[in-house]
Amino acid sequence: MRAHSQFICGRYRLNLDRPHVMGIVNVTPDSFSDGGKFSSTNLAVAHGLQLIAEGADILDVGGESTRPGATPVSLDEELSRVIPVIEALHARSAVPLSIDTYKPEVMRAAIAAGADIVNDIRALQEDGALEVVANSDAGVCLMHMQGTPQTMQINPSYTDVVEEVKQFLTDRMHAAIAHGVARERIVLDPGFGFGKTTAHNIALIQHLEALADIGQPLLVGLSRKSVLGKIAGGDEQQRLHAGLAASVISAMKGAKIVRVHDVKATVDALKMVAVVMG
Ligand code: 7PM
Repeated sequence: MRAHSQFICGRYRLNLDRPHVMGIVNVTPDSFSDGGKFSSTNLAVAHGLQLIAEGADILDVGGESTRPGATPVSLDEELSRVIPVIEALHARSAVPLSIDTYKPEVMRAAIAAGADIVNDIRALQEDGALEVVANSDAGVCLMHMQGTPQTMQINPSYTDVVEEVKQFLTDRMHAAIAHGVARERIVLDPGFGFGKTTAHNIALIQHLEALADIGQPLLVGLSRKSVLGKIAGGDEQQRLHAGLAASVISAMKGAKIVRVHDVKATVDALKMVAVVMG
């Protein structure tokens, strides 16, 4: 067993002895007809700064192209959404910034603008993505997904979901290492809700220890997801309490980073875990 786990990402060395909170910063087009880029950039930056004030350890900036079922966003549109936000947060914050994208061009531009982590729902399978991360000092989150965001929830199917997710993450970790990404720069994520039924998601939470056995820090994203609604009821805005339980359970089963919308509540809940678990 390692004495402690370090996550080396860009300018940062995170000591993952206590669970860390990654706050979600979505950069969405402005709903006002004349809002324009200036307004959506400022809204996202202000939200990111608020999440830092609430105790976020990391910010994850996304331009929505990776959301399941969402209409894909063009490369230029994604760049124009996320790059100004990364630049502004880089200048005004002292927490690692993550870019949520599967496009190598966005990864490269975001790293140049100050991103420390690449959060990739496609686990660097896009042509050129492994090279972009290997030729940088960024950390990377490799996530499991079955299928594509457009079709993955139609009929998710596994013989053994835990074993298959574990094998995929192990293979992608080795691909990254073979390209020159140091082990200390890699975290792994089962990808809750990405080509998984409620039963698959529950099995993955129950057996999170099996994924931790790979030996890399685990990141989990369950915040506001439908599995919470299936178990506890409620629409997206009514899943905070079930989500807090999920973050606590995940942290107690070995997750090192939880990706959430509700930062303050999660920080408080995970302080309990950190103190009680030592
Ligand atoms: C609808 C369903 C909208 C799900 C948005 C989502 C993850 C992620 C997302 C995750 C990592 C959301 C998700 N989920 N990246 N990006 N892990 N690494 O809740 O679980 O934002 S999109």
